[in-house]
Amino acid sequence: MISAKAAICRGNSQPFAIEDITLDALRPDEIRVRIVACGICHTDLAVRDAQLPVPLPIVLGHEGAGIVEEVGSAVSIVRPGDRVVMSFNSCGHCPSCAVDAPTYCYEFFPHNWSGVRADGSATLFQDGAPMNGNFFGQSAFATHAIAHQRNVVRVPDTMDSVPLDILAPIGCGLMTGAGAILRAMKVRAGLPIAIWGAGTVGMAAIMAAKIAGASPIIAIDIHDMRLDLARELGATHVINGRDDVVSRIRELCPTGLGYAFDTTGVNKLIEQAVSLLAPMGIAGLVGASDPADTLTFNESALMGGGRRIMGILGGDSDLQTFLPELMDHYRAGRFPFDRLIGHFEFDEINEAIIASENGTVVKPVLRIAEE
Ligand code: CXF
Ligand code: ZN
Repeated sequence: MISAKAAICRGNSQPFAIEDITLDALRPDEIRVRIVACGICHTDLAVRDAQLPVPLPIVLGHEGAGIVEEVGSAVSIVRPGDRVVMSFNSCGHCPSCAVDAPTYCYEFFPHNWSGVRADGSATLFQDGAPMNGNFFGQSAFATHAIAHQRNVVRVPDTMDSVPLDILAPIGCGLMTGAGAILRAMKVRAGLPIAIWGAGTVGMAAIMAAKIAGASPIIAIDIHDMRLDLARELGATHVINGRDDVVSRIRELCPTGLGYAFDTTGVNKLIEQAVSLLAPMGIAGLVGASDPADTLTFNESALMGGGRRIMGILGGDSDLQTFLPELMDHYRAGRFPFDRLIGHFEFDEINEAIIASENGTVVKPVLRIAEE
């Protein structure tokens, strides 16, 4: 048993509290990581607010980065001392994992959201009793985490000069936005794209759309400060969502959008986005909607023009290939996601959450320990 400190989430009626916990011994495919930094994502807050079927209390955090301390007997991808980033976990043998599409793992829930290992055993304990953990296969709002071969990526040596408190958030919203553009929709150079929502996912999509050579790149958000940043990151045009977005896009792109990318999950906006598609246009959807929501669209326009509506999870990312690819883009200055980050100390976790919720920081990252 290893002692650690972790931020415990007991729901939204009380702040996260940093308390003592212990970590279980490693299984053969597991990796213990000393956490250096961890990003905060809206999914952590959705769990806090009981909007997702994840048990509470729990240690959240799923954008962890750190140094490998110990590996199980079957681990081959990293060694103690390696710098790593972590992302979501997957089973490795279902039909989706078999084609390197682990974001669609048939066993996503038990490996990421059950609070325990997929076999039902606890990874964390408090005062001798099991504490929910293994969130996204990591629970990284802590000084130490148990992760798995399938959700740990070694940071390539080429990134030695980039601190882990910059790289930490690469395995969630950033890969989701960039992967949607580069992997799922495979955006073609020269075609127009509009992106609804300029949070982490939307901003990553804007940077990736620039990499893909899309043109124009139109960003829509209701916060002018975010639109200013969107422009700096690659948007050629920005529209405040309070204006007449549909007319503005029709003016800019009279033949329609090659791609419409929605990060908001707001039905009315998604329906507008679909109505703006050019022939063969793709509407990519990544926003979290009310589970009861349904969409309405015109069948003959969709079918007739070969238009497509695509649900995308995690940017279709395959971690071991896509995260190093994104790191390369960062190093080359094409994916400057550090512009989105605001840093906080571990014991400022509640302040970091407020900054995320009131929109002053796009991507809060907790500094948990020195590298
Ligand atoms: C996830 C959803 C599943 C794949 C990776 C990203 N979102 C987390 O917030
Ligand atoms: Zn996330």
